[in-house]
Amino acid sequence: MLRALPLASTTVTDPFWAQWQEKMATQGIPHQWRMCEQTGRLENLLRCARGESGGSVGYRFNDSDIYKLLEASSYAVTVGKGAHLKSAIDVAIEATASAQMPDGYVNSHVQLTYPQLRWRSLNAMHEMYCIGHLIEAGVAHHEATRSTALLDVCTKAADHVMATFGPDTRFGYPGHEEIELALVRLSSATRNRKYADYARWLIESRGARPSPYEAELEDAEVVAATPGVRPLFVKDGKYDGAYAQDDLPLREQTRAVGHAVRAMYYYCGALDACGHDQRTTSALEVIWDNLVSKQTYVTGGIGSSGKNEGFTTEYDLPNLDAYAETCAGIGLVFWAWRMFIWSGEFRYVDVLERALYNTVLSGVSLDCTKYFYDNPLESDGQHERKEWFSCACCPPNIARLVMSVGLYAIAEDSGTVSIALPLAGTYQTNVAKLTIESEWPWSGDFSVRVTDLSGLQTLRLRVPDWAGEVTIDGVSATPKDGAVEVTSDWREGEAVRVSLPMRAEWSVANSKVHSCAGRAALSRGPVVYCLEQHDLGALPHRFEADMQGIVGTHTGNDPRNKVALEVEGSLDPEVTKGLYVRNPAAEPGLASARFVPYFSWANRGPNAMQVWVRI
Ligand code: FUB
Ligand code: ZN
Repeated sequence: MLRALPLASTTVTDPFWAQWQEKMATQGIPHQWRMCEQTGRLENLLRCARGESGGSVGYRFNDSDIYKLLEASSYAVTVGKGAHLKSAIDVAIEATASAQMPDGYVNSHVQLTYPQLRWRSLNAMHEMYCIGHLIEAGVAHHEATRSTALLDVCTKAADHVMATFGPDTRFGYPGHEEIELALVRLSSATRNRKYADYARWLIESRGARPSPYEAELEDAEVVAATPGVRPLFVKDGKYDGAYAQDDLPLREQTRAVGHAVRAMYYYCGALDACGHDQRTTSALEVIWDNLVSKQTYVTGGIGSSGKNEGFTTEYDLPNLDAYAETCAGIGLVFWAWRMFIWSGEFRYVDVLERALYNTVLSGVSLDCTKYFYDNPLESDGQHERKEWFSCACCPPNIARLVMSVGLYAIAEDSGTVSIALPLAGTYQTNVAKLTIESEWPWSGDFSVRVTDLSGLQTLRLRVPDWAGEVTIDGVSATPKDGAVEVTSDWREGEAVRVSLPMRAEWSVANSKVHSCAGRAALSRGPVVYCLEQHDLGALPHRFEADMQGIVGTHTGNDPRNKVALEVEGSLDPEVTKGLYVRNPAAEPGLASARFVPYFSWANRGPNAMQVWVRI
């Protein structure tokens, strides 16, 4: 088990991420606070605070958007980019604290609209889910400011949940997982084991028969208040918990099922709360292997179907209709990081990196004020990022990830420091301060300088799956399990120069993935590329790539969108007259096409796009 660094011990100066953080902190987060105000999310809490009743606005989990935004804003404060967010933070904390009932309960939707349904619909009402996000916000705010204003609200809410459900009281667990991982964070923040123990109980209770949801789904008042939910849980008249990973106890599960965001948060909580339990971790490894080898897009997107916002069958990865919710990609980042911290194995970071630089960043516009909910790998031009959504889980989720990205660079274990993502910046570990200079993800060359030495023995460097080889200080080294170790009698200021080959290369998919037959996807290092109509001047499906035809790179000015790739191929003649043409005379013409990073697509207005192009 490694130790992750606290966010306050990281300073990311990386041009790529510094720019994302700047945009997110100055434009994205203020925009999202305005949206929360304009759409009545804040007002819901304020109305509870005023003791009003009747008619909350929006979805039953709208409070969680405020909490995630509080968390993101707190991270902005921690990394020194959030001074201007202080009043928004204080207003939201005051609203939440005043909305909280004397016994600790807080959920504006239930308080205003359905007070009679309090804790009667665990499967759908999202009460524990919202409290989970509240707890994460409270911990982040406490870490950023040392104030306990929000943390106190959290402990009161958590204590209320624990008084209501438990081994000796009422049996129950959340329909949408999240509170489990949050309780483990609360446990560390308060140094009180009871929250982590309770999280473990929640994790280990899921999958019980009868499920606590079964009776709820027969409660006519609950069903009427949560339209559309019952069919997700009841199939052919029988209870089926797969949608909420409630089909089997976790230790018996073998593949990711159901709603993808729920699944990711569940696995995170399971590792956090039950990481010492070998049967749980074995199950998580099996689920992981199945997920990444059979159910993950080349962009790191997961959860291919909009019907259940989640998983379907193995190899079912449509491109045009891909759901690949931004939150699911973010959840995969969270889970991958935990698997890495638990095991020390860099293969988990390979997946984290793929998701982070592709499906997750696709979820936000370059100016950080528009968002994708689903992240397709192909478009006919119908996809456009939106300023906001009625179900707005994704925008604040990506805000909290961008503002805390420094967490995913480094981890340590006694005298060994592991570099997972070489993001330029400084990192204070227990045994040394590391200063990384890099141009990730555009260049594979980077250096690590060590100062403030107090016990550093080994630097463990990740050799990503896409690199395969590495040179250290100009000498080729042989990676083992995706890692090389540099051990030295470290001297103050000593630097290690690392070089990884970052080649543009094509990938093809398993033949069972119908949507990718006869096609290939282009990537360079961790970045997956796509072809946009804007650059081709024609619909991308008319282009056929020559796989030997990657002819060069084009360097742009934006540090986030620096490298485009030029590819040669051919362009099918355009058919404009009639629907079909017999015995066409025209031949395909030679063409070259500029491919751009997938995450940057649809930033120049809607247009057709393909990740998987014909070969
Ligand atoms: O249910 C809360 C959030 O809204 C989920 O995580 C998303 O998938 C969306 O359904
Ligand atoms: Zn979402």
